[in-house]
Amino acid sequence: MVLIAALSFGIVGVCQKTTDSQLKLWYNKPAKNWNEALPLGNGRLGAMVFGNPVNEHIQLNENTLYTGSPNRNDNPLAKEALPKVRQLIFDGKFKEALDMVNETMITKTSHGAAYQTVGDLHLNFSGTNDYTNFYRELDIEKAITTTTFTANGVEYQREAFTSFPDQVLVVRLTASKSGCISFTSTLSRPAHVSIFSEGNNVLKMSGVSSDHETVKGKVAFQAHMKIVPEGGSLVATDTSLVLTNANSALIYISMATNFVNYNDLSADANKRASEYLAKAEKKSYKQLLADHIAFYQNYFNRVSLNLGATDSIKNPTDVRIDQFSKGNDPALAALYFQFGRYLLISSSQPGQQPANLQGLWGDQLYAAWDSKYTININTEMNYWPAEPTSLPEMHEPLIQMIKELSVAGQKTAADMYGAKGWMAHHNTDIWRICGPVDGAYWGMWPMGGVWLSQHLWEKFAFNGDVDYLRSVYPIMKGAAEFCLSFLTPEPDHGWLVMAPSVSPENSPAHHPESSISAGTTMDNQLVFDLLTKTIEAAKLLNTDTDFISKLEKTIEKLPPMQIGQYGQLQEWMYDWDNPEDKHRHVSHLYGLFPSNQISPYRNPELFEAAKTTLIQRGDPSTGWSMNWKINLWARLLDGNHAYKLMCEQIKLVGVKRPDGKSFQEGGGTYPNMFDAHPPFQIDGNFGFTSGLTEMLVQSHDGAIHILPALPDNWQMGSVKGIRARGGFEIEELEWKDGQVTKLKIKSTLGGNCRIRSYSELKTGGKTKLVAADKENNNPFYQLVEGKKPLISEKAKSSQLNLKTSFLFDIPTKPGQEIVLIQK
Ligand code: FUC
Repeated sequence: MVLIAALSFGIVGVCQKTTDSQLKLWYNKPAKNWNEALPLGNGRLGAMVFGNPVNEHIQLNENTLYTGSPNRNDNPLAKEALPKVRQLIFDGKFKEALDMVNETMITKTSHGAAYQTVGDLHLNFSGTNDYTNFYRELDIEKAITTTTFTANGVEYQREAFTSFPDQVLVVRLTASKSGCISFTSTLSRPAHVSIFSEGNNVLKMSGVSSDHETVKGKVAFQAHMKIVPEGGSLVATDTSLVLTNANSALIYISMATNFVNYNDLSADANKRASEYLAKAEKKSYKQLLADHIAFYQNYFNRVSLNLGATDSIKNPTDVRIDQFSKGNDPALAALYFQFGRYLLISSSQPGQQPANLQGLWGDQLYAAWDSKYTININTEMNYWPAEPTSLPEMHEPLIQMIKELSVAGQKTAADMYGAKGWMAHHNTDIWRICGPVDGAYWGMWPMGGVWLSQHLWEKFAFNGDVDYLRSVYPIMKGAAEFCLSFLTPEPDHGWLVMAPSVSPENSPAHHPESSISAGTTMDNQLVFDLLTKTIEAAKLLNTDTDFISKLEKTIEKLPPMQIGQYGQLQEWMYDWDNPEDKHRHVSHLYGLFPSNQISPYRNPELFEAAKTTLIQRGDPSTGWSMNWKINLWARLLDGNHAYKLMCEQIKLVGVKRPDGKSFQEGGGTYPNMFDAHPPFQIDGNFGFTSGLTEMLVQSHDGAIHILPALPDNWQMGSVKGIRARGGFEIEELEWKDGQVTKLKIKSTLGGNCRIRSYSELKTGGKTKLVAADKENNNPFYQLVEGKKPLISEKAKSSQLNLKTSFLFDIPTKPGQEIVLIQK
C-alpha cells in the first residue's frame, strides 16, 4: 500500500540531502497584495517584500509602534459588584450576571492598543516595464528575499534582509549591465507624517502613533532611508530620492521609536534610528549579509526535518499549497514546519516584544483585534513550538511580558477584586493592560495570567535550570495567590471555583445568551496545573512549606473533570454541552494539549471523552483552531487525523476563485504561507509547527514517546534537534516503514531517560536498556496525576484500542549520548 502510494506520487527519495529549494518559498509572479508579499523580520523590524520589478513596494513595521501611551484600564466598580455577580450566577441568572459584568467590570477606558504600520517604501523604476524571466523567493535558511528578472536584455537582481545584528533593513539592487538602475524612492504612511530629505542621499519620515479610545497616542517614530549608489547620480527632492543610471545601489532603512518599556516613552527615536544606520554603514554589504546569516542560522540550523519529497517541489509555493490536500507533498509539510520556526526567530527576539497576533507584521493602522495579545489561546499558541523546536531564547520576550504583567496585574487584582497576587483577563497590550475588554461575553475571563504562568514552568521542564526557576517562582506564586483569593465555593458541591468566568468565548446550550459561568472545565484545569506546578517548584527550591500545604488543600476542593451525557468531556461544570456545537475554541481540551492531565495510559475514560468532544467539534474552523486540533489529534495518538487537519490548514485562501470574481475564503493558508484565521493570524503558523512536532516526539506523559502519531503518508523520514522535557535532545531520529531505525538522544541534565516506542529497540553501544517497571524517578518530568474524574452513568465504558508500545529506562549522566536502533 505504502509503496504503491509512494510510487504513484513519484517520491523523489527520502534519503537525499534536503535540497536548497526545499527551504524556499518561491513564486513566478510579483505579489498582488499583502498576503502574497514575503515577510522579513529581526524581532524588532518587520518588512513585507512585494517583489515588483516596476513599482517595488516594501511595507515596514517596528514592533513598538502602537496607538496610545502608558495607561491602565481597570474598572473600579468591580469590587462592590463581585459578590452580587456571583450570587446571580449561583442563582442561575446568567443573563443578569452578564449585564451586571458589562456595567460594572468591563473597562470604560481602553480595550487595548492597536499595532500600527510604520508605512511603506516605494521604488518606482524606469527601464523595467517589459520584464520576463521573473522569479522571487524567500530563503528561510538564510532569512533573505531575492527577486530576479530580465528587462531589455539586462538581468536584474534585488536582495533584502532585516539584519539581526545590525538592526536595519538592507536592500541591494544589482544589474548585469552598468548604468541600468534608475528609480525614484519615497517613504509614505496612511496617516499624518513629516517627510524631509537631508543632503542628497537621506530621506526621513517622522510621526506619532494615533490616539485610540480614551488614550492619547504618544509613540514617536522615525524611519530613515539612505541610498549608497555605485555610479549614476543621486539627487533629493523634498519628498524623494532620485537615482539615475547607477550600476548598483544599496538602500538602508533604519526605524526606531521612543519606547523604552510599558511605562516609559523617553527615548529619542531620531537618535536611535541615526545610530543604527551609522553603525550598519560602516560594514561592507558582504559583511552585513554574512553577519546576518550567521546570527540567524545559529537558531534555525538547530532543527532539520526530512519527510521526503515528491515532484510537487518543482511547483511554485502557491501551487503547492493549492494542491496539498489533493496529493502527497511531505516536503511542503516540512517547509510549513520550518516556516513557523523562521517566523518565531524573526518576530520574537530577546529584549524585544513578544510576537503579537500577526507576529510583528501588519500594514494597517487599526488591524483586526488590534493585532495585540489575546491571551485566552492566541498568544500562548505562538509559543508552543519555542521549547520543543530548540528555540528557547525566542520564548524570552513572553517570559518578560509575564514578569511585567505580574507587576501591572497586582493592582488589577487588588483594585477590581480585592484579591492578592496578580491577574490578567483575556487580552493585554504593549502597555500591559490587565482589565477586562471587549464585553462580558468574551472579556470576563480572569485566567489570562494563570494560563500565561504555565509557560514559566514549561520552560523549566525543558531546561531543568534551577536558578531560572528561582527567578520566576515569585511570579508563579503571585498567580497562585490570586487563585487562592478568587476561588469561591459553589453551592451544589462546595467545590472551589473561579467566578465569574467563561469557557473562552463560548456559551452553553443551556443559556446561549450568556457565556458567564463558574468553575468551567478549562479554568479548573488551569488552576490545577498552576497550583501543582507551584507546589513542585516550591519543593524543588526548598521554600514556602506553609504555602505548599495551603495549595494542596485547595487542589482537593477543585471540581473534577466530568464526562457528560454524550460521552463528551464536559465544557462546563454542568452537563450543558451541545454535541452539534462547532465552536472554534476547544478550551476544555486544554487538559489534553498543551496540558498533560488527560492521558491514554493514566485515565483512559477521559482520553476517550476528549476524543468524543473533538469529533463532535468537527475539523474545519478558523486557522488557529485547526492547528490546535493538529496538536490534539497528535495527543490522541491519531496521526492520520492530525494529517487530515493539516490538509484543512494547507488550503489556499485569499486568492480568486475559478469564477474570477469572488475570493476563496475561510481558515487556511495565504499564498505567502501566512495562516488565515482569516485574516492573517500568526498563531496558526506556530500551532502547525508545534503540531507536527507532537506527531514525531512527545514528552508530557512520563516518557519520551517516539513517533507517537505518524501518519501513513510519512512512512520514511528523519528529524534532528527536537527537545524533550527533562533536558533531553533528540539529536537524531530516523524511521523507515513507520518503524524507528535510529535514535540518538543527548541527556543534558542526566537522570533516567524513559522512552516509549511502538518499535522494539536495542542499544547501539554500551548503553544499558532496562524495561521500565516503576514510576519514573526523573525529577524534571514529574508526572502529576489529575483529579479522579466524575463519569456520568450514561457515558460509554472505555475500550481503548491502543497500539502496543515498549517502555525502556536508560540511566544517563549529564552530557551523555545514547544510541538506539531497531531490534
Ligand atoms: C479570540 C478568538 C478569535 C480570534 C481572536 C484574536 O478572540 O476567539 O477567533 O482569534 O482571539
